[in-house]
Amino acid sequence: MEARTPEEKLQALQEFLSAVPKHKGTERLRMQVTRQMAALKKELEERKKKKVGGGEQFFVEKEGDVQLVILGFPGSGKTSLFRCLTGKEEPPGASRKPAPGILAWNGVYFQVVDTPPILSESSSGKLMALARNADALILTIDSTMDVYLQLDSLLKLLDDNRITVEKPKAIVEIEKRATGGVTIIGDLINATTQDVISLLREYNIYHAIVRIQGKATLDDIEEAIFGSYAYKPAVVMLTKVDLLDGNTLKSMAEKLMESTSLPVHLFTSTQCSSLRVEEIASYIFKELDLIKVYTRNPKTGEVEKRPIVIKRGAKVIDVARKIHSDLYKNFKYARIWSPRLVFSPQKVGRDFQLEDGDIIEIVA
Ligand SMILES: Nc1nc2c(ncn2[C@@H]2O[C@H](COP(=O)(O)OP(=O)(O)OP(=O)(O)O)[C@@H](O)[C@H]2O)c(=O)[nH]1
Ligand SMILES: [Mg+2]
Repeated sequence: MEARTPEEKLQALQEFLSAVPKHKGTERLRMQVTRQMAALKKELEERKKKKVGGGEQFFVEKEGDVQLVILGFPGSGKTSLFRCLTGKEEPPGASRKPAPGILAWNGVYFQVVDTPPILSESSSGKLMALARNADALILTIDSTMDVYLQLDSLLKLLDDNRITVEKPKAIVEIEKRATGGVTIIGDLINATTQDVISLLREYNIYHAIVRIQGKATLDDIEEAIFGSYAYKPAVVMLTKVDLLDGNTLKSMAEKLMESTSLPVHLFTSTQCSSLRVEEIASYIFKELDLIKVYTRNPKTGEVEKRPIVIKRGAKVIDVARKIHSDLYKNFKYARIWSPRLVFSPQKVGRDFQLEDGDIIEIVA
């Protein structure tokens, strides 16, 4: 889990695999490791190939609260959408490298990334790495071309790269910590906390926060240790809708919505106001299970306009940690303002669980 580069990951997996005893009980595990190693090797090979051609900077450093990557086939309207979302001008014509811009929503900063087009399955490695690193995706579908072919191809490509846009029954995140034992936030099925602790111990994980959305089995937790499938919430953007007549568009949109569980939006870049920013942003925010917490300055009583964006289930101490290590180390108590409380402010301890919209003042 600490390995950062593909090279380090490959080496760590190699070492791990040679340490796993070979018997029936470890079969699944060994297969999983072997599969992951194969994927890493492929990634490394592709990278080598690209280097020969003088690799351009492709990776986009995350900034803001949520990174939203636009993906689509050539000329499907990615850059036009990007311009409407961020107000930032990008040079017209075929995009050659990713470009970041900012979309602000309720004080939350979405970093929107325009990308070069998907040209073929074999050349899409870098784009898929970009998608894997993103928090969420927008898939542009050109309404003047075969929309099903585009959507199916995009979804297949993502799936081949172990990226899913369908919300899994359980989403498990394992955050390793230096101390504190194992904390489980969320629900298990057919397993106890002790089972999870034992499982993690098998992988030499002794301190961790295990966050579960939905209900997780032990298998789900084991998958999460390997990070095998990544869930990226996505919206489908049907573009260039000004080029279709009303009835054609209506029946196309209806059929497309029936064929996918993803939200489908209609968009024309001739009118940026056709973008339903509120719906898109709030959907992604909700799917990512994030909340907004507003900090209050104890000296001035002023409430920050820009919220702290944090995972649902976060406690007061998690917010303190996110703001500054000193606030975390010297934490005394916090005061919370919220209409959900019987009275505000309420004085609370480090383990008080926060909700969306809470105002918090930390005293250290
Ligand atoms: N009529 C109309 N034309 C559009 C719309 N969106 C994009 N176009 C045109 O379609 C062409 C491609 O649009 P882009 O936004 O550059 O598409 P892209 O996906 O970024 O293209 P690549 O970077 O080459 O993959 C341009 O000529 C745009 O002017 C739209 O909503 N309506
Ligand atoms: Mg473009």
